[in-house]
Amino acid sequence: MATKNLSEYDLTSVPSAAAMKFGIVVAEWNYEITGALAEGAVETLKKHGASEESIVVKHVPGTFELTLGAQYLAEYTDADAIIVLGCVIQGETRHFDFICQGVTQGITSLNMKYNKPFIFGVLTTDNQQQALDRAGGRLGNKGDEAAVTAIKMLALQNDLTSTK
Ligand code: DLZ
Repeated sequence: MATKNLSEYDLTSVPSAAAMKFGIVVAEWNYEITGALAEGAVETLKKHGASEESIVVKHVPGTFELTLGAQYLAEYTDADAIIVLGCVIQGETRHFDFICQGVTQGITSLNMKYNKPFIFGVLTTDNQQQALDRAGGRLGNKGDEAAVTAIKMLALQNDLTSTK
């Protein structure tokens, strides 16, 4: 099965992000990867109209801490949408499973708790090369995809709340 290029999307389908505020939480583990995801996310938000001042970027030690980092941004900033960026690479132990399960459930819970978009930009790969391929490599950048998803979910919320 062909894998989708994460940076390819219909430009015309993305609403303006000019009036939106974003928080981005980046895991420091595998920073060669997650730093590239963050660059992609910030560039994509700006490309669609977000200003530099409307984007707050914070770091946490690892992917497991992304959930609490995202909750902190929800509590202590005025971000409308929050993107979490991490990279978990399969190792010899079961750590991979526990971290992936923890962050997936954590971010899902935050979406429901705050009724705002928390976007899951976490790579879960078998090896470093698969991660590099998806962090600005041959399969695009997961950070770009996460940014576009954040804009679209916020636009959906704005649309529904404005017609209520
Ligand atoms: C401990 C650990 C391991 C083994 N692997 C990763 C990883 O591939 N990616 C990642 O983001 N973090 C990893 N961590 C760190 C955990 O996410 C977490 O920071 C620690 O378990 C401390 O809570």
